[in-house]
Amino acid sequence: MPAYKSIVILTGAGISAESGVDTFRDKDGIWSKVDYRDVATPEGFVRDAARVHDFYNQRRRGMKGVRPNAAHTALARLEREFSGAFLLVTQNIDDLHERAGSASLVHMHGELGKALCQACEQSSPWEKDMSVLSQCPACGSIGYLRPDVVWFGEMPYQMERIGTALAQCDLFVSIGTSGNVYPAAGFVGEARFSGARTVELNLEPSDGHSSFDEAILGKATEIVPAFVE
Ligand code: BV8
Repeated sequence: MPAYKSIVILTGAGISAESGVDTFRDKDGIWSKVDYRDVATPEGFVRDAARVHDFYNQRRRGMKGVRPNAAHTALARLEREFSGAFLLVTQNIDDLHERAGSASLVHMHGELGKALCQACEQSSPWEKDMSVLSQCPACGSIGYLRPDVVWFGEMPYQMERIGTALAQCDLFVSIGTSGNVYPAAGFVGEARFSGARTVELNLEPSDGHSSFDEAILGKATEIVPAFVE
């Protein structure tokens, strides 16, 4: 890989697909089975919190027995071996990047393994099923917990840190995302504005493919390790 000074990587559901985690917009994807307005919006949570808890409980249970794949591992190796600035921004709420060893990591859409208390605003680790009767581990309140994930209409996490990294990067790589959801889908434009080389690694061209200097198509477990070499 040429001598870059600063790399930003964006990942989406496609990087976890070969680990057995469902994507959203592929055939049989999550949004083909449930309406995002019912389970991934604040309005949906107010309307029927039990339904939203069930949706995330099922996905949290589904993470048992799921392992990082060669693409997650290759990104962790790149972070270790690269001497410049490195930031991995993921839209995913699974913990496969951490389990593969990534450390300079931002979960811009939150984390399935965390609970957010609407009473004390603390985020706590959460591995079991959650319900409207769950108690906040930080303040003890009952009935105020929600999954610590970013729903549609909510501000993603650490946007300032991400914006600073995009303004300084000379390589931006987008992996396994359909480029549907903003503000993540706009990151390639910010990187281009900074003069970065922009590369898309995906199974098929994303909605934003024309914004990238280069596209490498294929399965993440094959094209990501090859790209990192
Ligand atoms: C916000 C919750 C404002 C967590 C999710 C117009 C312009 C700008 C914005 C908007 C707009 N219209 C509406 C909006 C707002 C909206 C939005 O972008 N809507 C879209 C649909 C148009 N965005 C928001 O609401 C965001 N917030 O804008 O806030 C604001 C400002 C100030 C103050 C307050 C608020 C919040 C967005 C976050 C929503 N939360 N999920 C969860 O349950 O997971 S979104 C959901 O989509 C997931 O988080 C997911 O990460 C994200 C993106 O999906 P992908 O990761 O790309 O997955 P997808 O299935 O789509 O694609 C997979 C890709 O992988 C495919 O391309 C496939 O080919 C590829 N693939 C598959 N297998 C493989 C593979 N590639 C390689 N190898 C393989 N094996």
